[in-house]
Amino acid sequence: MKFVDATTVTVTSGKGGDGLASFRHERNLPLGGPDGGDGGRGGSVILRASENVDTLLALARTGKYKAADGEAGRAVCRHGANAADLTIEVPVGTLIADGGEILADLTAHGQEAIVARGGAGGFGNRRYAAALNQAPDEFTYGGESETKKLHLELKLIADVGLIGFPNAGKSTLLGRLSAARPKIADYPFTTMQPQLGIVENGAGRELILADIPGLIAGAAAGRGLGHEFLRHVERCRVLIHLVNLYPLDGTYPWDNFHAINRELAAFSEKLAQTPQIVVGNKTDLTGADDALELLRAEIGLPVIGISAATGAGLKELKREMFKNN
Ligand SMILES: Nc1nc2c(ncn2[C@@H]2O[C@H](COP(=O)(O)OP(=O)(O)OP(=O)(O)O)[C@@H](O)[C@H]2O)c(=O)[nH]1
Ligand SMILES: [Mg+2]
Repeated sequence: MKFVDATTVTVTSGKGGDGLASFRHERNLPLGGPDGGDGGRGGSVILRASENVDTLLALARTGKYKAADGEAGRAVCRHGANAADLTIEVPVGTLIADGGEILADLTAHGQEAIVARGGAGGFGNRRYAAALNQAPDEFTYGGESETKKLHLELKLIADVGLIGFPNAGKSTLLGRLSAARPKIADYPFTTMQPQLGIVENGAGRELILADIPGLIAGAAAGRGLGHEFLRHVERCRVLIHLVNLYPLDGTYPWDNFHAINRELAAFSEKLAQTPQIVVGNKTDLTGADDALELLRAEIGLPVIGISAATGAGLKELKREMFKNN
């Protein structure tokens, strides 16, 4: 499944600079000819698709974009400076709509769309000089700017998927790592639908984390909520396998770890082969250190200990998440 990231931004192009009406003034030439220059062009607002941008988060934060105005024409026939265009990078796959009209669908790296056109520069009176009109005082104003309220939409594929038993703390972790606010409760199958969050590493990088309903042994045969929703994480580059260090039902964390892996294998070979970051959750509970060591020893893999409740260990987990993304 693809998740949708969407936002609205307001873009305004620059006004064109006005043309100037002026006449040469020199001491020995009291009635000089017209010398008013043209105004400069206003800046346009351009959206450009880039593989270096993953989400619309930065655009949602900024909200408003305005390109600079062109400079007014100047005396001695000097042209006002054209304003630079304002180019905003968006993720590849961004669809741009204005009201109900689709302006562009940027599907390739480097593809651009002009979303607000800068006003043309006005004409200075120098332009109007003619044999029969040697002292024109005509000029034109610069073209108006335009403002558009754009709706941007991006279909996202989650980079990292969260898997584990019900009550492992998957939704709590998603809420900790992102701005998503999923429902959290102490009963199994709290999460009924996949949830999506954007995780930032604090150095300008982002990835999409997907929280899916809990799996149980026999999910492939339809137990619990079944395993259909695993397709939501099938294209993830890495899975966070979240293991509850303190299952209340008396089961062992390592048994649960293997049970989940069997369900992944029953779903698809690809999912079974997806790299996993194994994480032991609820280290805030007494005796956590022992439970974590036991888990490591039993499964023979590195395990990151965290508490989704207190935030302990999340720095290390994030480092691991961003390592291969
Ligand atoms: N002590 C402690 N409790 C936690 C921690 N993380 C989650 N919990 C609690 O564990 C329970 C289950 O948390 P959820 O985040 O809803 O678990 P889930 O894995 O999303 O569960 P399902 O959506 O039902 O699959 C809640 O009562 C949480 O408050 C933790 O680090 N420490
Ligand atoms: Mg949940």
